[in-house]
Order: sequence, then C-alpha cells, then structure tokens
Amino acid sequence: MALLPILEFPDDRLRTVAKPVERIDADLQRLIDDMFETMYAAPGVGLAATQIDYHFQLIVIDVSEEKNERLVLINPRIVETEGSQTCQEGCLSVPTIFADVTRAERVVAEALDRNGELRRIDASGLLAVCIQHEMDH
Ligand code: K1U
Ligand code: ZN
Repeated sequence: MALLPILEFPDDRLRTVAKPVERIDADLQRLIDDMFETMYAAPGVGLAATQIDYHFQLIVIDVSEEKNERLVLINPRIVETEGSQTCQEGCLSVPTIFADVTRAERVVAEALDRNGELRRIDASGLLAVCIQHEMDH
C-alpha cells in the first residue's frame, strides 16, 4: 500500500468536477486501499478522490473510534435528507482551518461499494456530515 499526496488549497485541481466511475477493477480497489491508508495516516475520517488528484466520484470514510468500519462510496447520490445540524468541520485540503457548517442531520445515500454492489446508507450525526462534506469535494 502507499501514502498518497493530498492536494491543498489553493491548488486549482481541487476545483475539478469529478466524473462517474465507469469500471471497478483491481487497480481501482488498490487505489481505494491506498486512500484508506492515506486517510488514517492524515489523520482524517474521510477522503474524496479529488483530494488525491483522481477526478472520479469515489469516497472513503471511517468515522468509527476503532477505525474498523470502512465505507466506500462510488458514484454516490443523496436520495433523502431530513433536519439540520451545525458541526465544526476541518478539511485535510485546508489544514488548520475549522468552520461551523450547517448540513442535513440525516441523509440516505445510494452508492456502489468496492465490489460494485449497490448499497443504501442511512446516516445521521458525524457520518451524515462526512458523506455531505466528501460529496462536496
Ligand atoms: O475530506 C476531508 O478533508 C476529510 C475531513 C472530513 C470531515 C471533517 C470533519 C467533519 C466532517 C468531515 C477530515 O477528516 S478532517 C480531520 C478530522 O475531522 C478528524 C481527524 C481525526 C479524528 C477525528 C476527526
Ligand atoms: Zn475536505
């Protein structure tokens, strides 16, 4: 596995609009493993592929205390939202800056997992914040 460089503001590549992933193969699964290693080392609770200069709709997340609940979202879509919450957010691409952001309290997202299976994720609290933050990338 490998640690990948994370793009930092004001790098213009962070503004690139990510395209849908078209093929899930061994190369992509290796990249997903590298993204988890990079995210854990940072340390962070999420990482979007855009942040490592790969401009496809791919996100990794682990908000668990024990760092053992890996979530992979490929081509994610938010299909339901409910309520609102304000949370102080950081960003690995904007180090040292934290800001209050208001987002939905609960989201239901549909995405492909690392094997290309369609998953429905019903998230609230930090996981909901993280999904919304990473999709903004
Ligand atoms: O996308 C990123 O830049 C990752 C970012 C995501 C995020 C932060 C805060 C709320 C929602 C989503 C981070 O992971 S910043 C680091 C961080 O918040 C953290 C790091 C270690 C433990 C707990 C949180
Ligand atoms: Zn971020």
